[in-house]
Formats: sequence, structure tokens, C-alpha cells
Amino acid sequence: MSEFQTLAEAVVKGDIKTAVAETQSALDAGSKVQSILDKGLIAAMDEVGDRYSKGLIFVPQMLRSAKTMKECMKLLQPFFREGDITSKGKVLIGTVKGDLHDIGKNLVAMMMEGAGFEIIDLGVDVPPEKFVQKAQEVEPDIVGMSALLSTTMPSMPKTIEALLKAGVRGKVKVMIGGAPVTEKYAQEIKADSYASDAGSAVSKAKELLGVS
Ligand code: B1M
Repeated sequence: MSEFQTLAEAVVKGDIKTAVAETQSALDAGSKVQSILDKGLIAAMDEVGDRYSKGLIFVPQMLRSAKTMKECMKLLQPFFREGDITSKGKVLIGTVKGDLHDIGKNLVAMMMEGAGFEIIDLGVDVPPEKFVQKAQEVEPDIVGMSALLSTTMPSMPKTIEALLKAGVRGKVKVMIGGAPVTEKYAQEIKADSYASDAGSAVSKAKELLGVS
């Protein structure tokens, strides 16, 4: 049984009060933030997804668990900071058109911010033209796209195409991620980088921009 069993169960149940208290006591007990995330919060969301697939729970319960996880993440956010660093680069990030999942995208944004990147977060359901318009406005070093649904993944190549047409593609690196996204898909759609989780998103972003 995981040491974060009570926390994970609270997230699955959508019991915000217990989950927040468990997260705080894990922090107080000196647990690693990464372990709380991986073994507690993310493991719980996997269980939620599994229960949803099996028809044991429905969208409102998924939503409640998502809210619970977000509340817990607020407590973890300060620990993502690597120190006082000058900006490593500007990252424009969003969840693609038609997709409302933002927990993973927020986690990536938080960790990147903590590592010294400047984040411009476009939120969810971001159409290609919005990515383009904002990229023209803020001139980011990286455009990051997240997709959690296989049905919304095609918005990624559409966004890349739109960046190309607008003459922005050559000025930015494109990073993609999200549960159904793969390295192979990133290569197929000519993204510059793929990251499977928030930690590797940070290291891949550093690699892309040649910063340490
Ligand atoms: Co949705 N949902 N959902 N859902 N949901 C999934 C994704 C699903 C796998 C559940 C399942 O069936 N087992 C399934 C998708 C199947 C598929 O297409 N492959 C699904 C479905 C079907 C749906 C609906 C269609 C259900 C319906 O209405 N019938 C609907 C779609 C709504 C829409 O978007 N238009 C829907 C709705 C929702 C809620 C709104 C209720 C809620 C989201 C709330 C929110 O985000 N604010 C929700 C949730 C919570 C989930 C699950 C349970 C959890 C997602 C999550 O937050 N994971 C999910 C099942 C699952 O993933 N196991 C599921 C935790 C998070 C930390 O991980 O997002 O993968 P993840 O992010 C990771 C990596 O992927 C990576 O780093 C992150 C951190 O390590 N990463 C990046 C993510 N983005 C990145 C970007 C990068 C780099 C890395 O670079 C830029």
C-alpha cells in the first residue's frame, strides 16, 4: 500500500478537505514533492480515469476529483521554484481547441515557471488562430500545446500549420504533450519536441533553448 493511499483515495472521492490536509501533512512530514505528485495525485487521477472508462463514475465525479487535485497542487506550487533565476525563455502554452483538460498543462506551466521560464498561459480550448495571434504579440521562444483527447490531437498539426502560414513557425520551437501524445506523433507533425511529463517538459525546454 502506498504511503499516499489516504491522499489518493481522497482525490478519487473528490474529498477536497481530506486531500488538502493529507497533502499538507505529507509536506510537513518531509515527503518529496515529486512523490506526493506521482504516487498520490497523479496515481489518483489515473484511477479516476480507469473508473470512468469502466462506467463506475461519470463526468461530475471526474470534475470533482480534478478540482480536488488542483487544490492540492496549490500547496505544491511553491516547491517547484529552482531559485531566483533570470528568465530562461518565454513559453506560450495552452490546451488545444476542443479540449478542456488543464491539470497536466497547468503542472507543466507551474514547473516551467519554477525553473525560470516566463509563462504565458492561454488556458483551454485554444484554437490555432489564438496561438498564432498571441505568438505574434508576445514573441515566445517556445509554443507548448497540450491535448488529452485523441479527438483533439489533430488540432496540434493544424496549429503548427497556422504558425507556418503566419510566418511564425521559424521563430519558435514547438513542444507538445498530453496522455495520448507520443514521440512518434511529434515527429509526424514536425513538432520540435515531445515531453511525457512535466519534469521532462522542463528539461526538454532547456535543451531546446540551449540553457541550463
Ligand atoms: Co477527461 N478524459 N474527458 N475529463 N479525463 C480522460 C483524458 C480519459 C483518458 C478518461 C478515460 O476515458 N479513461 C478520456 C480520453 C480518451 C481519449 O480520447 N484518449 C477522457 C474523456 C473521454 C473525457 C470526455 C470526452 C468525457 C465526456 O464528456 N464524455 C470529456 C471531454 C471534455 C473536453 O475536453 N472537451 C472529459 C472531461 C473531463 C473533465 C472536465 C471532467 C476533467 C478535466 C478537468 C480539468 O482538467 N480541469 C477530466 C479528467 C480529470 C480526466 C482524467 C481522469 C484525468 C486527467 C488528468 O488531469 N490527469 C483523464 C484520465 C487520465 O488521464 N488518466 C481523462 C493528471 C495530469 C497530471 O496528467 O493531463 O496526462 P496529464 O498531464 C501530464 C502529461 O500528459 C504531460 O505532463 C503532465 C504532468 O506530468 N503533459 C505535457 C500534459 N500536457 C503537456 C504539454 C507538454 C508536455 C507535457 O508540452 C507543452
